[in-house]
Amino acid sequence: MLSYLGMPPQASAHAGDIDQMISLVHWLMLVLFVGWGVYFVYVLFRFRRGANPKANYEGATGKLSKGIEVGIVVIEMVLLVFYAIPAWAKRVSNFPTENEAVVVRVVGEQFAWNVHYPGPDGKFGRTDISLVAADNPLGLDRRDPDAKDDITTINQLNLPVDRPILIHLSSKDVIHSFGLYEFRVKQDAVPGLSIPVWFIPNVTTNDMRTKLGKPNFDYEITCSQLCGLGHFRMRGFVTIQSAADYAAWIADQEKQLTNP
Ligand SMILES: [Cu+2]
Repeated sequence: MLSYLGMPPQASAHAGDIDQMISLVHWLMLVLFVGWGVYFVYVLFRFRRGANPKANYEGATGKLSKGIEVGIVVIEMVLLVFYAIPAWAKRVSNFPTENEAVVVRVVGEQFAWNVHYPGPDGKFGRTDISLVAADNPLGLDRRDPDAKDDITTINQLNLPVDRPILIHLSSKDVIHSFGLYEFRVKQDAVPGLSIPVWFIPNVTTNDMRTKLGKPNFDYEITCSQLCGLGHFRMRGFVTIQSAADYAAWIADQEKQLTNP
């Protein structure tokens, strides 16, 4: 069913749960759609004017219609109670701690994603709205000792594979939506709020390229909330790397900070 639905490839630990839910809901909808469609055509024919000059004021009285209604309600409750609620509970109750996760801040703005890594010290430097400038979109205060090793990027998120990723999501202007389709992550970015979102990427960008046979494939960050005229170009990239490659990338970024 999934391939018929045209779902993006799965690249996170919880993607299977989400897809199973989506698939079950689509099966149910397919059955209902076909059932209602057939019934509609039947009714058009059965109750045509020629055969029924006078309307029946009582409507359906058989047991079948009641039975079908109850059956659909039961199926929907099973989907809700045994699939949707447990899948969601896992998302909200299993948050990784700051110690075990790779922690990153992502701040949306019209029309870009600003990424802020705490650097080797693990502490995010101070940011101040008065320092926001074209070359410092996050308003990071480099005089703050915690900020000295902080790495910032625009529209590029590098992350290690098989580690919990904890993102603190925010926005500078309007409501954006942080959408990572292959990781089955979507969360609104709301000005004035810092919203945590987490996932465990489990396929590196390189492995996914091989798997799909597309050497230019990249995971994308899409803004999934119409946020202004430039919404269409509010797009970033996620590169999932092996632990060694990620460490090398961090080291390289740090080098650029000390001698730019
Ligand atoms: Cu946006």
